[in-house]
Amino acid sequence: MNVVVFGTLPPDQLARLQARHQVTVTHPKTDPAAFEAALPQAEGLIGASYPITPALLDQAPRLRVVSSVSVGVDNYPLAALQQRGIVLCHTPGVLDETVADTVFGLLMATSRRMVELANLVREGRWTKSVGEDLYGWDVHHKTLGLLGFGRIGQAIARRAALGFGMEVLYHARRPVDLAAQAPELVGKARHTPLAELLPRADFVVAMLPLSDTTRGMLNADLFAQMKTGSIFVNGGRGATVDEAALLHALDHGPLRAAGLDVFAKEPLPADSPLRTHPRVTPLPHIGSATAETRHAMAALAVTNLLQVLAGERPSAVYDTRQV
Ligand code: 8YV
Repeated sequence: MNVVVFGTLPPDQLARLQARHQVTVTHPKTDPAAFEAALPQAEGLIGASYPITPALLDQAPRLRVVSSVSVGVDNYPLAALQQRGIVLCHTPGVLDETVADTVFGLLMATSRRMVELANLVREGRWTKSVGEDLYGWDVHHKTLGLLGFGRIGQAIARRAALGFGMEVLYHARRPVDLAAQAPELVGKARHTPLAELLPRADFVVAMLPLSDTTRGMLNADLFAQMKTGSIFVNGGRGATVDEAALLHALDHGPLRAAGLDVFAKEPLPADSPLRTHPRVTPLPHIGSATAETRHAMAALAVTNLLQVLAGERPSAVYDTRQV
């Protein structure tokens, strides 16, 4: 069958596809015309980081499966896929621990001012021992407030509660059955209303998927409820945050600092104040970007695609009926 790759797959994973199917590799960000030219024949699409619109689906009448090399599915038109009976696959599970490491790194880096102080050394400004003006703040034994408590949120909670002795509060659509899903967190993570979590948390970490419900959810009202001197970290999706409200909370509100791996627009525009703000640690969306995990994601995405094209149930299908 005809498979169109949008983006780059590791050579061994590309070879798995080529062994079974006719494969066209395209790079729609740099050459959208070649991608669109391949769509009319495509029975399978695999790739990441490119918005697949209903208009693109219209050009792909033979399409049976879209396999994303990501866990997030905000680049895909769920209702249009559902209507056309196209299966959407993604890569949950294989990236949880890696993204949790990145988020914890941001917590540590922001609270202990690691990037700022590394720059002080690099720039030859380390001329005396660090004084009060450059002290950081402890992470251990503080209170962590998690917004979103899926697999990645739970992996962050384990680091916080079991490794750093932190109190963990979380807010999700419904309480998680910890005994069944994360027994090691029983008695260590508590479902908490936002009105209690925000004023109590020393660190608020957003791990929310992007949907119509969560877009812009972190707004001026929520930032205003956060504890004075707290730190905000976003490892989910940038567009869940009103970035103007975040800047206001940093400059005139309760926030001490922010660690951001994701932004409303990526790559971050050159004129974004978040790029140079002295109390923002910005990362270029590296949550899952380790050699091992990106390879595991590609391998799962290829497996998903091969399974659907073989008429089997894929390992990780996304239910496009859910919002
Ligand atoms: C990837 C991600 O950056 O899986 C996701 O949803 O955000 C990241 O792991 C991205 O989608 C590119 O593969």
